[in-house]
Amino acid sequence: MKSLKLVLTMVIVSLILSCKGDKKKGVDYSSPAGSDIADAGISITDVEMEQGSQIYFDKCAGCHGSSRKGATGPSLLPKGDGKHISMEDLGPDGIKVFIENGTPGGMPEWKGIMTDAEIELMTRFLQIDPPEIPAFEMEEIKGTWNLIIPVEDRPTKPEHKRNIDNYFGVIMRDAGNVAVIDGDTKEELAVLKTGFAVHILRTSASGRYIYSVGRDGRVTMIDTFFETPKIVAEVRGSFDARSVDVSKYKGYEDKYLVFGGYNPSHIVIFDAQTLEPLSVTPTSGNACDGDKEFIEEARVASIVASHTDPLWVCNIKETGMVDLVDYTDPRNPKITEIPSARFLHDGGWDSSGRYFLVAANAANKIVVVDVPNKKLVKIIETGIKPHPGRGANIEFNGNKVWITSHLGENKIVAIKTDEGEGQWTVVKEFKTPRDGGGALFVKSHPKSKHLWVDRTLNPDKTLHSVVDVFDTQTLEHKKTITMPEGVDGRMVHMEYNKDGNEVWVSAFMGEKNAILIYDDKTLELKETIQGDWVQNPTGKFNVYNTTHDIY
Ligand code: DHE
Repeated sequence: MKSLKLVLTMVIVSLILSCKGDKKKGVDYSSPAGSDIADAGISITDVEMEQGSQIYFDKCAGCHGSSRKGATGPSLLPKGDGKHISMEDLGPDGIKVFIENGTPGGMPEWKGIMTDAEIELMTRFLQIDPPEIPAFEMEEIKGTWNLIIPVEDRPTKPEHKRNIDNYFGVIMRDAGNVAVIDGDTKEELAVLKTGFAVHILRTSASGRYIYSVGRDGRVTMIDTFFETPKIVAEVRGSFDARSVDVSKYKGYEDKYLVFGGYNPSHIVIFDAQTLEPLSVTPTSGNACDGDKEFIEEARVASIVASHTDPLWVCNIKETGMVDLVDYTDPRNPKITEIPSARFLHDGGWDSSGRYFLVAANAANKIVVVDVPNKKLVKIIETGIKPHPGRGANIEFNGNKVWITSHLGENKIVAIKTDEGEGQWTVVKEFKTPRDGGGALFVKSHPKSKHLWVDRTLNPDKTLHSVVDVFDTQTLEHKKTITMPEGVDGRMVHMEYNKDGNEVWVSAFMGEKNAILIYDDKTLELKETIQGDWVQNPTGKFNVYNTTHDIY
């Protein structure tokens, strides 16, 4: 009988190997089946253990932490952590109720997303101690580095006449693919195997390279100069990750890439041309609130690159520290820690590019940082669980404002960002016509008069299957856009094309998954991208808008 630690280590090791070995394989389930693990009287087979670890890693770790010690969600330890109920006390029936129904605090209802068998498996899995996570430091990271096409073998100029600025990188989450689509012609140029559940894409400062980062911590680098975009390098920075960005400051374009690890929690700097790892800096440390609580699993949430200084802004979720990472000496990065609020998640620049606004979602606050001056400016109470994505910058009532939606309630707020009276206050709160939270993303474009808001995580299908559009000048509701007739599904994440006259929305529609393209003037559906290769599309990243932080 294999020990529990061994089984879970195998899952993790198979994830590491999947980076260097068979590129078609995301996760290796090749552990032999059959034997029981008798731990705390719970019966679970080796194969079930691997499946449970994978489900946990995919669906639960984001909120409850990779080591199950809790983060935005409570700890899920068999014996508890002294603050939350233990899984043993909750028992299989109690655990099942939570998984099936979710919580008002923001946990989704997993019934209907997980199968009954998966839910039953998780009730047993959660009553068993989690394993210690093995080391994954510079040596292990270097071991995964795979330079597929060296710089000297890449084209020196584009091999085609296409408009790279209007390329879109689109994540096909469950297939572990990234599709590169020509935004002018809507042709699919390449569908590339990038690893398990890619989370976000970012583009190099020149716009030439697209980098993806997956929930398996794998970074993949795509070169758009080839006639058919190609993967030129890949590496794994940790077991679990959500964020990556590049150096954008003058003189450092396309030079360095920063990676934020969820587990292990660390910041890794890579050479942006080759993905050779240059340095690893752990992020564990004291929490921001001055109570000297030391936090080991201090995950790196959103990252943005400054255009005005050689700095990255790395937001450390559990400690509530905003880390400003100076990359002028990438092997010994100088980090300035700015204490703010827990738990930091997603955020974006204001329109001036000087201030960064990030959601401290468990605190219901938005944190504002003056990046060039390395100062905390303000912490603003906004609503239940702000979730802006990167937010949206629009002009409303003669003011520049930055917008966030909320996961926990039907509330969208506009925060004044330009100087003068009322700077950093909420100048307008508004709602979508039908009540309910679950909004994940907002989006606008400097050339557009519209603000788009999704409601992907609302359990009501009449809400998660629509996006709402507001007039930016009045912030009045203009239209609710529904899915094509007769289709049941979820809409998620909006992205403009370079010219700001089209909006691309991902639609989970069962067999008919699609990217729906709307005319931003008429708000009518203009084009639908579908095909076998369009599988669970999530984030879409226009090269020009991503490079220049236009949202
Ligand atoms: Fe995301 C952004 C983390 C669930 C799609 N997501 C981010 C960022 C973080 C994050 C830290 C900011 C990255 C940055 O800007 O550098 N997301 C997490 C989680 O921890 C969480 C809650 C649970 C998990 O286990 O991953 C989670 N995210 C989701 C989803 O379920 C979504 C809808 C689909 C998916 O991938 O499974 C999803 N997240 C996205 C997208 C972005 C994102 C599309 C980028 C938005 C943008 O416009 O920049």
